[in-house]
Amino acid sequence: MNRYESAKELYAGLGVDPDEAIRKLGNVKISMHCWQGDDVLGFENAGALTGGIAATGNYPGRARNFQELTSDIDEALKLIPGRHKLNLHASYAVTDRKVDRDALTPSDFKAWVDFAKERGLGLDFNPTFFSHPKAADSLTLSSPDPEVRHFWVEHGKRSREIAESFGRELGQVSLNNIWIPDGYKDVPADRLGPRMRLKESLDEIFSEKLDARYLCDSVESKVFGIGLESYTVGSHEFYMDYAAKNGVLCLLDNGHYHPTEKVSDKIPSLLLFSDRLALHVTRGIRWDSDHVVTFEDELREIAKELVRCDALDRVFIGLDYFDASINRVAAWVIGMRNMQKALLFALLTPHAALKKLQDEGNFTALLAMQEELKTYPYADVWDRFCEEKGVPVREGWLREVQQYEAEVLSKR
Ligand code: RNT
Ligand code: ZN
Repeated sequence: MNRYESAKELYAGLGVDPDEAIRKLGNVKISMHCWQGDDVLGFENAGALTGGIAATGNYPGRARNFQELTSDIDEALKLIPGRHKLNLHASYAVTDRKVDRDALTPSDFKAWVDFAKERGLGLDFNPTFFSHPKAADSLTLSSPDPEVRHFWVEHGKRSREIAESFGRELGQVSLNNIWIPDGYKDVPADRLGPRMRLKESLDEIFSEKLDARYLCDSVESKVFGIGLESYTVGSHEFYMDYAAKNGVLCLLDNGHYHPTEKVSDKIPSLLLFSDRLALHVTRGIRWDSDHVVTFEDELREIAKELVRCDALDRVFIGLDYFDASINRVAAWVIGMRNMQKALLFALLTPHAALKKLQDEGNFTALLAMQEELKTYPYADVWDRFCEEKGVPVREGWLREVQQYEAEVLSKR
């Protein structure tokens, strides 16, 4: 009997069907963030990354243009099972005209749409409210300067139009996620004013009615940024209320909360009040450090909530990290595969039986079972999934990345 068959037998004892888990996992698209490939620098030659976020490390081989970035993305996608989405930022427009962010149009992303079409990928989008002269003081949609605020409102509008065009072109809904860096380093004198201005700016951005079949809007909160430690305009409470009142999605980035606060615990609460949910999956070490996503407890807990809330077809899962200290293609592959592995682990969990133990108050058996499940042979099911999808099994992918590094990345 091969490993998969014997794994199936063990899981059958729990009432779990690995074939079914594999089938369901095959339907989950994860949005791979283009910005891991070039340390969030984009194609505008804007210079340093700003906005209170940071990519650290200087591993050689960073993609410097569309051709290099898409070549690296292709390499990563060859090693990731299934068909997914790509997540773009406005700063990755491919254009030879001089165009500022308030004037971007869908045509500035045609190269990406062609790229996605050829590969059967979906596209998601993010306006870029950082790394720009008009965001030098990290005030954009909440700026007290009406001209600055207007510029960024226009950028927000253009971004929604671009995302809608992605959805239309690719026949699948595109998420347009708004994250702004706005905040203050030191204790502010006015906390309400900036939030009133942000609210007004968002109202303006969302006032244009676009096609919901192609566009979904989300807003992403945060607790603090580097150099913006004392106050964040777009806090969790601000956006959670804004989202609930305005029919947009509240995007949860698991690096954006106090360290003992868990996004896994927020998922069911949000799903009770909204049919859809958006996530940025990341890994914070001591702060919102955006380390590569690993197969750790909170990742598995997030995946479990998505599965047991029956939300796999209602969630936008995007990755959001940027590590410049290791091979960037490997960083993508590791994070994407781990997200999928965590979902598979969750799909192989006998949720109904565990819930029953909880409701019966049998916490001894519940703890015992949760621990025993950790050594069930989910890896054999994962290997089968990779085989079926025609990608390298286990660390086989690493050799390919090493070869790509020798042949391509090291020559940059
Ligand atoms: C920053 C947010 C935001 C960015 C990306 C690049 O803290 O997480 O999502 O990381 O948009
Ligand atoms: Zn994020």
